[in-house]
Amino acid sequence: MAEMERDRELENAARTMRTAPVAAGVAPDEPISELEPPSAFPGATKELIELNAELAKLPKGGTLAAKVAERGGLDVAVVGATGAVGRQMIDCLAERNFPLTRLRVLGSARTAGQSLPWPGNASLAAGDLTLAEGTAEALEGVDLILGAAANDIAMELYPRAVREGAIVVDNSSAFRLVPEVPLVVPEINAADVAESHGIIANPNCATIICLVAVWPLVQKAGLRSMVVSTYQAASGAGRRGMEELVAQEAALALGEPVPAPSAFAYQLALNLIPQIGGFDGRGYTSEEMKLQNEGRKIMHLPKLRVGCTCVRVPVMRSHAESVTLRLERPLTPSEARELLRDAPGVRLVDEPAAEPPARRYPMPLDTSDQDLVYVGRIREDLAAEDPSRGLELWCCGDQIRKGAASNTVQIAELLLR
Ligand code: 2RA
Repeated sequence: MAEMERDRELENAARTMRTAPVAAGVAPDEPISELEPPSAFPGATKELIELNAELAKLPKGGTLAAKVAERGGLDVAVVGATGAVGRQMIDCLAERNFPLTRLRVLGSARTAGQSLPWPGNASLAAGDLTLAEGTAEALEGVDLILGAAANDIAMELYPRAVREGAIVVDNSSAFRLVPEVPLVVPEINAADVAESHGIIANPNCATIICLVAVWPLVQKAGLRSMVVSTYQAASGAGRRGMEELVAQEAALALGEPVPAPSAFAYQLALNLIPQIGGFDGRGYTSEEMKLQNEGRKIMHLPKLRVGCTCVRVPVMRSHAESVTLRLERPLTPSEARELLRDAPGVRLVDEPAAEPPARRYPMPLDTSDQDLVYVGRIREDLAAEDPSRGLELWCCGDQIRKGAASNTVQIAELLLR
């Protein structure tokens, strides 16, 4: 009987692999079952399974250090350079003084020939960069690709570039759950870059911001499950999302009719939208399942359970998250605060009892346009069966920077070592 059930599970897993969609924003939503064959992973398609097998045959652990030592810098391409994340990647390369011999900026056919400003750094002088169309030819000979384009473009361009010797750090969701592709948050699993065969994935913004905040506590006390509610900024839908929010707010301020939404399904100004991504059969959205699927891979916790609700809020570019942790071992709020005070990538902002203006907790306006995840409101979870192993916290971080561009550039920096 147990064997029949196991066979049925395997059959279902194989069927899921053949049919599960992987188009932009579509969910890799199934939890990893211990009964699934090793090639199975959430969101697996025939194309991704073949890519996984191909990557497994390529050498592991390539770095860019030798090329930098030889030439003083790298030939780098930003794909999707005109979007909010692509532009921020360019600024991060400048700010963080990333060693460059050349910086290629690639976009759509429509933007080819236009220019983007390069602020300059110690290795490459400031100037205007001319956009080229994102094609395989435009990537020939490149050392490093920073991907800020959609899944279909990632699938089309990056496997070939890797075969030709490039390393890719990609911010799309196309490769995140492919087993031979490390999914990295440098503060948590930097060592996983050594497992790469040429593609490294950058996690989803809401995942990065949540995990940077909880990882120091997880290291100390273990983690069974999390309940997360996100408050996600308009920037998660790119420049269009931010422009739409500004236009709606301006119309409201002037008493004019609010322009119809296009980046979001409904008006965002003065509203909350409890849907990010498409729904699965259980009523969860693709965005919500990312917390569990990506969290398992990054923290190496294959049985982690995450219940999540993602909400779009009328905020410009910082995501906020309310997190309930069910820990393996007891941890008090004051121990948690001490752990977070010195944690990499974190700023502890937890003075709820002080009188204003000294009263402080993380808020989106304070966390925008910088790279730290602010954490506060740390307290015992009164609903936990064992409150000594339950904690509540609130975190907030810039979606475009730490949630996407800065994390991608930090991953690239790991390859310089
Ligand atoms: C969002 N997760 O906030 C997306 C962006 N990666 O919609």
